[in-house]
Amino acid sequence: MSSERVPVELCKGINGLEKVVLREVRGSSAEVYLYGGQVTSWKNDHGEELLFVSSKAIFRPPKAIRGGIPICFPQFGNHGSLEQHGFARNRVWSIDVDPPPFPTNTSSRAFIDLILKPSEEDMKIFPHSYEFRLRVALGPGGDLMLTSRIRNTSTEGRPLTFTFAYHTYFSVSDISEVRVEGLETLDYLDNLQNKERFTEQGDAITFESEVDKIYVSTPTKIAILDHEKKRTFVIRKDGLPDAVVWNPWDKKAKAMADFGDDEYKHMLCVEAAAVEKPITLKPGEEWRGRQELSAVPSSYCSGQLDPQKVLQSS
Ligand code: TA6
Repeated sequence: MSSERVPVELCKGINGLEKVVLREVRGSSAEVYLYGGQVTSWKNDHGEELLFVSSKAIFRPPKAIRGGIPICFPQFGNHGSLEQHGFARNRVWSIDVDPPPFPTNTSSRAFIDLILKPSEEDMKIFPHSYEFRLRVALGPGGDLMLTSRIRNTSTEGRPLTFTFAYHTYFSVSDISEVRVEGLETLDYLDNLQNKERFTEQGDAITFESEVDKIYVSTPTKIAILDHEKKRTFVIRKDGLPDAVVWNPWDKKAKAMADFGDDEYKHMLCVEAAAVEKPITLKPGEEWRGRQELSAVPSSYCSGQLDPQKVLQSS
C-alpha cells in the first residue's frame, strides 16, 4: 500500500522533526508533530489547508511552532510562575503504544495517541506527577478531533491544578470578512484591558482591530464564518468552558519575529479553554478535555444558512 493510503504514517517533517501524518479514506488529512504534540495541518478532502501556520514559524526547539493547534498546559496565559502558555508545546511527546481503552464512536483508523510525562527538569519548575494523553483523530467526514486526558499520578497525595487551552489558529481568507457566532451576550475578560470583565454586546463578533478576549462559560458550539470562502468552522467542545478569541492585528504582528507582518489578515485564533476556573485533580483523578472541529460549506451570505441553526444542529 503506497504511503498516500496509509491511515497513520510516522515520518520526518521540517528540520527533521518527527511528525505523524493521518489520512482518512475520503481524502482528508492531518499532521501532528511530536514536538509539542502539535497539529500543524488539517486538510479537507479537496486538499485545502484549514489551519494557519505562519510562513515564519520556527520548527526548532525550544521555540513553539507558530500556528496549528499549540497545546497550552499546565498554564494558559502569563499569570503563573511558568512561561506563557506553559511548556507542553515545547516538549517532545512520545507515541503512546499502550493507551488505556478509549471510548470512541468512530470507525476511522486515522488517529494517533501521544503521551507527555514530566521530566526531572519539568518537576523542578512544576513539581507535579501527571500523565497527559492526547488523541488526535480524523473522523469519517474529515472532522478533526482532539481529546486530552490528564491524570494526576501523584503518590504523595498532591493535588494537581492547571489551566488549559487548544490554541487553534484557523486559516481565514480575510479577517475583515469573518464573524464569530455563539459568544454574543457572554462575559469576557479583556487581555487588552488588564483582564477586566465585560459583557459582549450585539450579535456576531466581527474584527476591525486587535482582539484578545477570554469568553467565560461559553456554549459547547461556536461557529466561525468565513464569508469570502463561504466556509463555516464549527467548534464543538467538552470539558472546556471558556473560549479565547485572538487576532494580533498589524502592530502586534510586526512585533512577532515568527509571524508575517500581514499574516494577521489570514488567521483567527478561537481556543477551547479552561482558564477562568483552574482545574484541580486529586491523586488518581483524570480530566478530559475535547474539541471537535468541522468545516462546512456556508452559503450564509445568501441567507440560506442561519448560523444559529448551525449552532443548534445535533
Ligand atoms: O491566546 C491569546 C494569547 O494569550 C495572546 O495574548 C497572545 O500572547 C497569544 O496567546 C500568543 O501567545 P504566544 O505565547 O504563542 O506568542
